[in-house]
Amino acid sequence: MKFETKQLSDGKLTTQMIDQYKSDGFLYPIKILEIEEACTLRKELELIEEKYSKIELPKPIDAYKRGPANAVIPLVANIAKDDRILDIVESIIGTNILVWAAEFFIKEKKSDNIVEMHQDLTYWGMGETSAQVTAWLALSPSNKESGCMEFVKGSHKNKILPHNNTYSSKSLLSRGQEVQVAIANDQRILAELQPGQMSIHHGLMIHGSGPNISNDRRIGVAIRYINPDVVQNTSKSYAMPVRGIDNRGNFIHYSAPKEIFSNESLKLHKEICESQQKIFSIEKRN
Ligand SMILES: O=C(O)CCC(=O)C(=O)O
Repeated sequence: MKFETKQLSDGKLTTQMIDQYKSDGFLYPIKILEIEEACTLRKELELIEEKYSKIELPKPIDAYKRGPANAVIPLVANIAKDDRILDIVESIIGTNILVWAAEFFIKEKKSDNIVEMHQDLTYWGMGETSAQVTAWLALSPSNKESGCMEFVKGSHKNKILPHNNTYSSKSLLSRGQEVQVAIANDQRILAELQPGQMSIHHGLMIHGSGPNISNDRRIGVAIRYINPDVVQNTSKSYAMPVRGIDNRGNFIHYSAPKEIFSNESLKLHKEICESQQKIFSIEKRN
């Protein structure tokens, strides 16, 4: 199904679009950047990949592209702080905004990598909140061929559903988390995006994506936004404030890195990953 590009009102979602998000649990395509700007960001990423495949870091470069990449890579932090994205996010979760994590989801050309159908909030220790939204920005064409995201309309109205861990080597998720619900093909809405376009989805939305059979990489940046009312119910975690104020004190604040992979940011990245891992393992046992 093809959706028309959303016509924003002064860079913001209209009331009708907000209602559609509330009813469907996702919204796309939202044009954020011109194609040229998206291609420039992609080039910057690819220069980083090339340079740091030859320079030793505590972990392989791929590990830093996932999880809280915004803590170590200024490029990712700058995307997460972009006012054009925050203006959209503000309509959904309010004026006070934190980034819980921002990461790349990359499928190499002709790769069988997939993302099993899942709900994000299953393992994040935030309960079933609507004060969390993910923005997914395409830096290359994301379509049926390249394995774009697929959404199940209205599925965010469920509670957190039981999930299995497939531990499949094809999965881009840490444990191959998969919701234990059969999803027919005609229930899957393919969120096709051009470079520079974005989708947003609710944390309880059932979503995933198929393999990339195209001749290009499929590159997306997924940014997990929360408002300060969110409570990490398992252990206190970290977040990067990007708009408004946080007088709730539920998260340890950190700033965007000034330099790529500085010693200070690598130490912080390790701490954030350890804290998030603790949350994932507690949630898994429950
Ligand atoms: O990039 C994908 O295919 C899936 C991303 C995803 O699951 C997410 O952003 O929550």
